[in-house]
Amino acid sequence: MTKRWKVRPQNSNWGEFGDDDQIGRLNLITSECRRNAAKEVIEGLAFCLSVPLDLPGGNLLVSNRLPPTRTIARKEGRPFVNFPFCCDNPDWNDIGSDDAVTIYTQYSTQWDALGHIGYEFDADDDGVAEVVYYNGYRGGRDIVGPDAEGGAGARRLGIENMAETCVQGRGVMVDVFSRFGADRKFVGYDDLMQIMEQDKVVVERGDMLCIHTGWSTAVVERKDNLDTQLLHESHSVLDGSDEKLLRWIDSSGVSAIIADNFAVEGFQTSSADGSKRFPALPLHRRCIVELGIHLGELWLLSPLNAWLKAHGRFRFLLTAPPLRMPGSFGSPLTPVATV
Ligand code: UVW
Repeated sequence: MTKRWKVRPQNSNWGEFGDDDQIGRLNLITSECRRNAAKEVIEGLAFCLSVPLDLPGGNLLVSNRLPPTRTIARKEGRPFVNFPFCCDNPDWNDIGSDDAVTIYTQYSTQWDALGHIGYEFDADDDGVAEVVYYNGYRGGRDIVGPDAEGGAGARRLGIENMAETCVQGRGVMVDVFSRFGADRKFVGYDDLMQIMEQDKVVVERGDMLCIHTGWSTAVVERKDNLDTQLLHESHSVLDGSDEKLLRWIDSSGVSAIIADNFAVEGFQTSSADGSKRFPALPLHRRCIVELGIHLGELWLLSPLNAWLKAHGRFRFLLTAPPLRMPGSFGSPLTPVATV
């Protein structure tokens, strides 16, 4: 056990799941939660919750995140496509194809690892701020760049920690799209509570909260004709500057938050009169750094949402492990909902 901070951020839970904890609020998905989630499987229908992983296409959404590229493996100087397994044995007429894909882990349907976001904070109380991550892990020691011995990555808080929990539990859908449609709307606590009350949605400790905005469905539909208006200025985003919303996220006991938009929340600027200043992504800060709540982004929620609505339901079994890729800051995935 290593105590790595003297002072923790005001709204954080650092230490509460153990001084060396690396999975945060996934600790709340207990075996009882999984049993309750399994009770949601009534019809035996499954829904794919990822968009095709080469979407949104191009790099209009984030300039440093590029679409996946495929390389064909080679053997004996030839591309390994329709390749005979063995040339000596006449009975072995099996054929194989192998490829390699370079994928930016945050490009498409993905989880953010707890090592993805940090900020500067004076955790050792010496008057100088350090780069800190969830539970006081440090930039430069636990999250390291390409000059580090052994290479860049998350020595702590990498996505493999999430994968090892299997990420299976109960999902709860909140349909923000049906209220606000395709207009850009910063959804705060009051909006969310109204929708949940109207739709009789209840969130319990350990649930994974899914926010349906309709954004990824529009992206899939317009994939050959995307523009920055659709990508950056349409559909709902959570309002991370709403402290009431952030406090509710904490007290609700949600184990993870997922949205079918780019970043769950919208980017913040200071208020028009300059009287209030915010970090760029305050919900990321509260969730990922302070509370250890993983964020799922760019998921595809519309087909599941439509089915749930048509059947008067809002809960489902969610199975959503990321890749068990040691040291990664995030991971693509193909989550599955079963109802
Ligand atoms: C950024 O890192 C900008 O966003 P996200 O965590 O939503 O991928």
